[in-house]
Amino acid sequence: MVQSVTLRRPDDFHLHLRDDAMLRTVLPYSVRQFGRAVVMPNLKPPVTTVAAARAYRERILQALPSGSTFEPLMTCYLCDGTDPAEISAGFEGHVFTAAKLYPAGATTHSEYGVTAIDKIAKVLDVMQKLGMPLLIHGESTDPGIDVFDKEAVFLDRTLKPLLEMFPALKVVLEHITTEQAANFVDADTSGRLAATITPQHLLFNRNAMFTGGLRPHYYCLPVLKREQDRTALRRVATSGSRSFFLGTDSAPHERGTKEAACGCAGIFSAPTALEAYLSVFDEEHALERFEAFASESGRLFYDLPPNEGTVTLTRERNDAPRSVALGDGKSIETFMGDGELSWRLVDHSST
Ligand code: OTD
Ligand code: ZN
Ligand code: ZN
Repeated sequence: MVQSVTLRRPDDFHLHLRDDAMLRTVLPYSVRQFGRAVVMPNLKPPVTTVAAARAYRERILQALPSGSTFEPLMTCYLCDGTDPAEISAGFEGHVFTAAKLYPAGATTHSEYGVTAIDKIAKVLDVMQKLGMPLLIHGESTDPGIDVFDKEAVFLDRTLKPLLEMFPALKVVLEHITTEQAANFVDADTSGRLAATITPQHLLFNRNAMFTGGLRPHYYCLPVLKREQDRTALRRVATSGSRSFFLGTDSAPHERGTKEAACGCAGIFSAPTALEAYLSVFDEEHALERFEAFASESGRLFYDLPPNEGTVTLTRERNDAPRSVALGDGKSIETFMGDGELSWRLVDHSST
């Protein structure tokens, strides 16, 4: 049995870092594992301008542990009124790496999102010309659609027409959760469509939310799906395909806001994400394809250079804590903390 895995330092292509005290608490966990991260713009208020993204990047850099070379890759939150000139200035000025499409109301802090694709047609046209990736939260917001079908309906009603309308636009379908999305992205041969996959959607199906009672710490959006969906995600993630790569969607919320009558969506996986992914590749007998998923396919899609240095994980009990303290008696529950994983990140060099 393989006891140790070393790979080029990976990147996280979908991360929520928040702001202020929460940012300072959660950032070191991602920095430990990843060289870069695509940072989501769903702050309150959202990051919609070059100036706001530059200021947020500065706050992230200020919060870094000393000596860290971690690079936050900033995104712009698209609204109905987004100015195409702001997008091109941000991309050409090396502030925006990508722009994020939240259908209005689809997920946490998405109320300022896009109400119809034609509202951002000029923006998408500019992004297509620039080669700037569009990152999509792919769920229908039609209230008549069953919550478990929102992603599949989005593919048919919104994504397919969008891809036809903008045939050269680079698109990442974020945090895919269904067999339909896995097969759809897998079938695309153009190289301009890719998907990120979270650790929770590879490790759990929707039963996890209801085992012995209601489990708010397994609640995220898009919600966990059926076992056949999980199986399809594992197949494409471990296939070595360049179209699927790592994006944790680590989304911290203070415990009290999740263990509530109307609990927040989001799973805080930053402390254990890399080990959680590795356990999937281990179970699928695909350890030799882990580096493609974690360190190569994403950065190739984004046209980024390979990271310097490596990380090493060994087969031993993971000692990540069950929860992380926020001060004032508050805390964040950690995904698969407290010994639930049997891989541990042991070393990270920056040679
Ligand atoms: N999903 N929670 C959050 C974002 C994501 O859709 C997402 O990207 C969040 O809390 O920001 C969640 O469940
Ligand atoms: Zn999302
Ligand atoms: Zn997210």
